[in-house]
Amino acid sequence: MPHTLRGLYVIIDPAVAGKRDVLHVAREAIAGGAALLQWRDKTREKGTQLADVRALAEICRVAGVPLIVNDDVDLALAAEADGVHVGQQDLPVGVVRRLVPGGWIVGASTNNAGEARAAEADGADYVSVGNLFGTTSKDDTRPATLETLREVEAAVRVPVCAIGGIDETNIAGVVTAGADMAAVISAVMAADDPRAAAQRLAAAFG
Ligand code: TZP
Ligand code: MG
Repeated sequence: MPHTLRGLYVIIDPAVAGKRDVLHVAREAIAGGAALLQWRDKTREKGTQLADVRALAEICRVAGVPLIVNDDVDLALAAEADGVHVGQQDLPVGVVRRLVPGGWIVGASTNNAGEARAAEADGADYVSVGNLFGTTSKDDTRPATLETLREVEAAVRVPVCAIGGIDETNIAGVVTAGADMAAVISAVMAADDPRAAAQRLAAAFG
């Protein structure tokens, strides 16, 4: 059955987790209502990440929540994830699409309607739009606004995921602006109670 690309999208990033157990946060995020999870580790070698990603994939499989791996097709394949998310400087969406099994989710980071249209034409299943509100979780972002989000929604048919500084104060605004998904790192990874945080964020999708 195809996955539903709608709702709260929680990015599991060990660099933002601090001392928290990432797999515990992942379970709590799912219990709180996360519709999708992403694994994102910009610091460790892939071989060192693999055991964690495999464990996360198993947690997601049991819960029926798709797991997307950031950047790396080989890591996603090795961990038997459900998809991969690529940025503008990663392998192109069209190339990734040919490397992954049929039915896999391929997502692409975009910053404007032109990039979103190109990603869709190359076969992306969804596009993300950011950085919307400023973030401390990623250095090299380009700014975007709710107007950018609306332009992207008008430009593509695939689901659109808002990202960048999304928290409990602004998530309703991105849903009202038409976002199909809202991706968060710190709002869940750094929360005192990740389950409660995910619950409050997911509630924005009704
Ligand atoms: N891409 C654009 S902003 C961002 C990424 C990966 C980081 C989002 O993290 P946070 O903590 O939800 O702002
Ligand atoms: Mg990337």
